[in-house]
Amino acid sequence: MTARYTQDKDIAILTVYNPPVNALSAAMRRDLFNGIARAIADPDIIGIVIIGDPVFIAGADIREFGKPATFPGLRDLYPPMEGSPKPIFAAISGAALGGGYELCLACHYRVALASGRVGLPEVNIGLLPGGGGTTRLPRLIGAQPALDLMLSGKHISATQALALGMVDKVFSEDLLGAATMFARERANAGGTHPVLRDRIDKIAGTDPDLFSNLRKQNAAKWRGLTAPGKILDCVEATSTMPFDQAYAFEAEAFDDCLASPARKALIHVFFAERQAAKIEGVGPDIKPRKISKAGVIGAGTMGGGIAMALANAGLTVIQTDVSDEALERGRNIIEANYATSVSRGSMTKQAMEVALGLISSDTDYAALADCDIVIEAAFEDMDVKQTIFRKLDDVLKPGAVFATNTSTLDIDKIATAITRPQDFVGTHFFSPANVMRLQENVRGAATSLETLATVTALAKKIGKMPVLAGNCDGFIGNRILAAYGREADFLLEEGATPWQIDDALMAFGFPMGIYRMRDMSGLDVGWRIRKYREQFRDKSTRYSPIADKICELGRFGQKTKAGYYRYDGRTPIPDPEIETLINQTAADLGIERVAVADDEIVTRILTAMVNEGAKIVDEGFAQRASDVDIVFIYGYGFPRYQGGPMFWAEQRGLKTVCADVERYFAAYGKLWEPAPLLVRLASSGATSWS
Ligand code: T1G
Repeated sequence: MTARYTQDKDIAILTVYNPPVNALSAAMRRDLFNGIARAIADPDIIGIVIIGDPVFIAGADIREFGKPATFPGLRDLYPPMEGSPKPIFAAISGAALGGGYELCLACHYRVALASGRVGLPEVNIGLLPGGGGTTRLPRLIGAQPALDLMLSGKHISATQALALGMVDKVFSEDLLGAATMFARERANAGGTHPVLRDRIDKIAGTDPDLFSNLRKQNAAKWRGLTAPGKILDCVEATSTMPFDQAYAFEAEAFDDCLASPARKALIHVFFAERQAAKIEGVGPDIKPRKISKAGVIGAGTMGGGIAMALANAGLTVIQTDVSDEALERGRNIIEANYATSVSRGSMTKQAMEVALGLISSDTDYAALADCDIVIEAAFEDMDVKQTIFRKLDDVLKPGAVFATNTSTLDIDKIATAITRPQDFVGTHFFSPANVMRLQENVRGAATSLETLATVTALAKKIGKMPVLAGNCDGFIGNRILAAYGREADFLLEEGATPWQIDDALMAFGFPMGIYRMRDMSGLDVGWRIRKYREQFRDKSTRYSPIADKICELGRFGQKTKAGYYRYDGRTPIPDPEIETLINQTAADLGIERVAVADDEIVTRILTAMVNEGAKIVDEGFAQRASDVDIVFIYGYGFPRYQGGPMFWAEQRGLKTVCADVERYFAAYGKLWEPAPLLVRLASSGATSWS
């Protein structure tokens, strides 16, 4: 039974129960429909309370979208509720979200436990509150606050909801007892009970410019998205039309969202995020170790960002570096970053002081002895890292986790420096580490499941998105980024310009193209790595010298005011000098440059990403294709509403993508070797990676 019917004397109680989040499944809607009818028909019942066990309703069951609708739908519950002569109460514990809170809006009264949360977050999954949220919520709290909530997709606390009028009362305990008493009191008081569809006081006089202003302000932000604009349209309809007309308008707008590519992509990402934290073999029996104290080796940009991410989550942090001067410089970086956050209003002064108070420093490794984890973020050099870990091996307590933030080195080789490789793992953060949410946890050959469970739990605790990667060159993200950059560089030789490639990728939805990204992070780092790797490079494969030639001119990007672009401050300006360099390089290579279409640029680059991603999954360095999507969305700006590179391939058709790879393989050779997984799936007619 997903909605149990019980009575407390003259009050009927409907308790919803559909773990894990009490999603509004077809069964629950049916049980609620029947329970409400039974209570209204029972002459001994004077009031009704709908409550959750242990939490209220997290919304419609997202897994049901795309399946045939079954009666009763959410909207079918409302006529008997709003027509009920007996007061109906929603008693909110945990989260009342989406359709869950919309059900509350069809009740006469709403009460919540102080720890309860409410929200209409449908926009996060490409939808809008299609169960009456866009018509009832503005009638309860006004158009502007309703839009703030629905367009942000945020969840708010019971206290905030009370202040807005989204709940009538908040109780600190015994929610059921308090709600039942309140229901009895209201029932015995007699008279009618408030029905939101009849209220107009909160929407009368809504400023018509509100909607056009928001459309203008958000045009860029809402690019590629359907739901936000539709939410705006619905609230505008609510403010200008009779309820039933607006209600019908909302239903049509909901269907438009349901049919949108963005909805499919965003729901894919919703489930992919949750999958990413699941590690094969790590069940409830594998307990993560408790992490409350962390060491960070290195007080540079990465070390500072990591220290901030840890302290922001309430962990005690000890930073070490080679000298007091280095530690002082590191402290200044952290304090400057926090001061910026406070001045921007993204952090309170008090929160900054708490976080700063959690970060101390010491040049002596002995200070790390009781750390639960130590994360190394030192210079990207194998000898340096091995020396550090040898010292840590002598100092750290049993069970401590040894983590390296390396992005380019073999973690198994680093691990040879310690006697406890089962406790060794890669934790690859992305700069700035206090902002970027991706955390690639890289498993070494000996890394234990408990260690993996521990760094996965740590990632969640510090607000990161954990993805498990295997120990291949570049792990998941940078290995795919290398394929992306390689093809972009070849496209330069063949006829495109850096600005054309960047613009094409930004039109697809990336916030920044690869050349702006490279200029921002600095070209010298990549140059040093390429020079080191030249000794291992397979000389039979194509290599573009353009990036090296640009570095040889001392153009290292923004920091030298010139890289692929020239810079006026931070503004990138296409530079004819670079176009001349590209033309000359192509001529030297005997390549005749011809115009390249934007959509070919996007297809070629995304297909290279997909082919590399499929190899990574097939070789076991990623657990699943959707993990590759999460890595690229969270670490490299892949537009969320496009779902990630692997999702993009599914939408394009694996057969088509495989044919593209084979076309490129025929044209460009070895680097385009088709991924065996892609070939297998395409030839079997599969439409998805799993
Ligand atoms: N439907 C189906 N499954 C859901 C679900 C949902 N609404 N919400 C969560 N799950 C699954 C999730 O995939 C995971 O599965 C497990 O529950 C635990 O989730 C008509 C159309 C409620 C705050 O958008 O925000 O109502 O991995 O890991 O961290 O207008 O889940 O265990 O197999 O996130 O404690 C609107 C989405 C729907 C809320 C709990 N509602 N969910 O967080 O657990 S559309 C939402 C959340 C709608 C109406 C419209 C969070 C949570 P598995 P979890 P959590």
